[in-house]
Amino acid sequence: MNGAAMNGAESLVRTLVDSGVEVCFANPGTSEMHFVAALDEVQGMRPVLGLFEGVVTGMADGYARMAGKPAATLLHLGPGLANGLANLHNARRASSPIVNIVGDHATYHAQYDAPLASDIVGFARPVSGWVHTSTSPLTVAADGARAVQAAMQPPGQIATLILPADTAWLEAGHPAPKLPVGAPTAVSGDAVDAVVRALRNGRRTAILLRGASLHERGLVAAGRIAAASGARLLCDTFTARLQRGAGRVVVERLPYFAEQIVDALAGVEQLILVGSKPPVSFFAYPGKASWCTPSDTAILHLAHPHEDGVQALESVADALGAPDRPAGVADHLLPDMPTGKLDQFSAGKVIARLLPEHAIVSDEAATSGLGFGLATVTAAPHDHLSLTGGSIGQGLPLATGAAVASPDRKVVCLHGDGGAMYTLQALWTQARERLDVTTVVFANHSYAILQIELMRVGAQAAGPKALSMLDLGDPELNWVQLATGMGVEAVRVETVEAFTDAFASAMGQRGPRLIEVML
Ligand SMILES: Cc1ncc(C[n+]2csc(CCOP(=O)(O)OP(=O)(O)O)c2C)c(N)n1
Repeated sequence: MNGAAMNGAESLVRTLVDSGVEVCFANPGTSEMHFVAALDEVQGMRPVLGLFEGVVTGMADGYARMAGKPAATLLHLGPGLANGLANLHNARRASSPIVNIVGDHATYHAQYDAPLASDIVGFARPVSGWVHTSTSPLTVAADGARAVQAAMQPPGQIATLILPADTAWLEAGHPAPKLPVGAPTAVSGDAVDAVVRALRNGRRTAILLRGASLHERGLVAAGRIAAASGARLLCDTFTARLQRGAGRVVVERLPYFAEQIVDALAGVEQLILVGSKPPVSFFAYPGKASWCTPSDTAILHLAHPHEDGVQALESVADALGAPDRPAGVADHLLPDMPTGKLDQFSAGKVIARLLPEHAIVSDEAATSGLGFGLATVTAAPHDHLSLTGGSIGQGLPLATGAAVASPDRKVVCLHGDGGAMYTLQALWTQARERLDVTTVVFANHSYAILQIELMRVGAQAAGPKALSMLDLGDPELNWVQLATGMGVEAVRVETVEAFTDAFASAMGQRGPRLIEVML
């Protein structure tokens, strides 16, 4: 912009950059054009285009999980935001900090109810911890600073700032300074004491970890507690970011189905929650448990989600006089190179053998994920990101955003073919941004999990119409064509040997690749 004057959009972009926001995942429209133009006026903001808003919001989630700070999204009025809601739902469940900038019509235009007018606040509210509509170009910058502060409020949340077009194009004041960011609240001494007493009372105890307590430092503290007390360490079925593999304290992942969770928790007399909630069944099923903790189990909160669970674990470990060396550290052991049939188990072993150190794994493999999970407990250390909100179509964008946040790390995305079809446009962004992501699509040509669920819910004998709703075989998807059509090199494999070659080659090179595993 020439001269000293700056418009609202530029004041906002400058404020975001000054507040530490470096990336804007975007799918803009007319009402966001001044924000788009401001990206060239301001140094320090990397724009990343997504060709569908579900990709944009999923990328912001993946970025936040790895960077530990928000990216901005740029979304086009209510419909753009609404297209992105499902992955904002997943991001909310992951406590990912995200700043949504949603353009709107100019303030004076609202009265005419133009075609794109909608209830943006109504769309935003259920996924956002903070929602605000700017009313003047003079406040946009301050609103932006407050949005970043709100997003960073522990443990992290979604802040949505609605930006009417005239507040973006009219002359503004100056950028707003970065606001202080709240640290997680220290856990009270009483909560620590109560947990220490419980861990000494001889009852069978499990500790359910979530959030930062599943990263290295928290795992070490939890492992020390396990060494001192014999407590089991658990995590949810789907976690935002779990650090696992060789050298890391092993945490038992709770299973997916209700009766399996009930079995896993049988005999637990005390359940200690660290940023987590008591586990419940994903769905209700006739005659099966929803609440999965035994009714006589004592539940103790060591840390609530906004509190410093890692510090609390360390305080407990010290109070117990726990040894420095944690219990349950995984050795570095690789499975033998598999032969025979190509399935999720042989593929999982191949991945375990070839996964580079500190890879990031975005896992939406659905019914094909068990093989990877089993084979990689003792593989090279890696970060595992999963489907926190159960809304499928997250894995590809999540991997893409993680790769933007961590350009020096290999990203591996494991995906069911059904879920991958929701947001496959993420592949195009991977190609355009030259991101180092290898996607493995498990092509079983069905919604396999729903075939299981159909039985479990007790639906009456399913006929051909019902079964056809779960079948993706006609026409058969061709992932090599889909990927290459978006600029991503791809290969279809049908044998263990071919998968091994393809995965080894992908691990040995940089850049986006896709491997279609025919099941
Ligand atoms: C947004 C959304 N829509 C629909 C569903 C219901 N759903 C759960 S799993 C699934 C199919 C997953 O298929 P795929 O990714 O191929 O994995 P598979 O079950 O075959 O292993 C569907 C449609 C969902 N969870 N989220």
